[in-house]
Amino acid sequence: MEKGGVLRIGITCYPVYGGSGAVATELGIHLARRGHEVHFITYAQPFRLPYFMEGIYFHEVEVPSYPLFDHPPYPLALSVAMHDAAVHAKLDLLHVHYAIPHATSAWIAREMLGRSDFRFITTLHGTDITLVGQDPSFQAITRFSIDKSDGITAVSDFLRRETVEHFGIPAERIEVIPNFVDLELYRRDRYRCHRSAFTEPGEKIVMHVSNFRPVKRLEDVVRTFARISRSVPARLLLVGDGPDRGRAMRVAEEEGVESRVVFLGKQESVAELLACADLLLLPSETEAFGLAALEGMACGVPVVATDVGGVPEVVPHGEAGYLAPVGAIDEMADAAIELLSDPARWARASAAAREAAERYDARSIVPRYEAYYAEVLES
Ligand code: GMT
Repeated sequence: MEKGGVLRIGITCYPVYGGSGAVATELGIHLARRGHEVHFITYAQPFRLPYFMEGIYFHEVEVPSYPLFDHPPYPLALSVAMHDAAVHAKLDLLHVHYAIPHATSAWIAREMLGRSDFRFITTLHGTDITLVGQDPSFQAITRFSIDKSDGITAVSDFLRRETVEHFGIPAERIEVIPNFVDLELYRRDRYRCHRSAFTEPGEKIVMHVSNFRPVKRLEDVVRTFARISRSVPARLLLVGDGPDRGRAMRVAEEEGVESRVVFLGKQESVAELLACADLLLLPSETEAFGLAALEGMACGVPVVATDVGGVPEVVPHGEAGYLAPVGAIDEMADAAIELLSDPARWARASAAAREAAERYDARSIVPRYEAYYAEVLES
């Protein structure tokens, strides 16, 4: 570590579309702005960092193909890239996001370095604990890799409880550091909303942002919207892409709302879009935190979501929006209709949403990571 607490930090994440990659990248950007040297060790340029930024370096993980490799061993190539970055960039520590396989690769890299003083921290984000990590094919290695981490953080109290329950990791080893939002970037008054690009005059904008995986219940998004649009003139803007896109299109046709549903595809920066939305739908099966909800709330967008996982920690029910049981599409639609058809009620929810998001200000959460790095390095 250099004088003044400036660190050389390696960050590994999934660089493609997804909450954990978004959080890891935003964290790297904020850390670099605060004077640290940040080295992303990933297989592609992180999607929220498509430009050059001083203090940020990118180490691409290359996985050579070979006729024997039906499944190229990415975790091994990643371990080597971590090892090499640690040596050449003289990393002080490594911070990996999403347990598998990143924590496993970090453990291998540390073994290769032969330095027990080389620290790595694992941030648990959600499905690494609630879904994928519990699959019998991965359960043992997930537990092992989390246990070998020098520091463990979870993005919500809910996720810490899940990690204790399903992986037997003691609660006191897990630091809860919630996700954060840049309140200057995510704000309603920063952008000119080009409503006419998506809507006819008088129509409301209902939005959903995700990677369209089954856990997001995209079908419920479309069915809830169909019910809303029978009472309130509205369009559904779907931001993102993923395996359930085709199904969502079919459901939109079945519900007769296909002309009101706009698929915007993957977007690098969602702030400008969110700032134009009147309502965000997040009807997930499970959600460790709900970054999209936080980013929407920062833009003054009321959220109608399911009452699952860490969502109640983030979205104050009845104030910044409405939380319903999984699959309760009529209940979610009714709540959305009430909000969208009563301007005074909407304005109160919008203000409450922004206020709730202010608890997750990047300027106060990022220093908690810095403090945790210092604690782990001293341990
Ligand atoms: O499953 C996803 O939607 C993506 C996933 C990820 O790890 O990329 O998101 C998880 O991490 C986000 C950032 O911490 C959280 O906001 C999401 O709630 C969480 N997703 C789930 O738990 C399903």
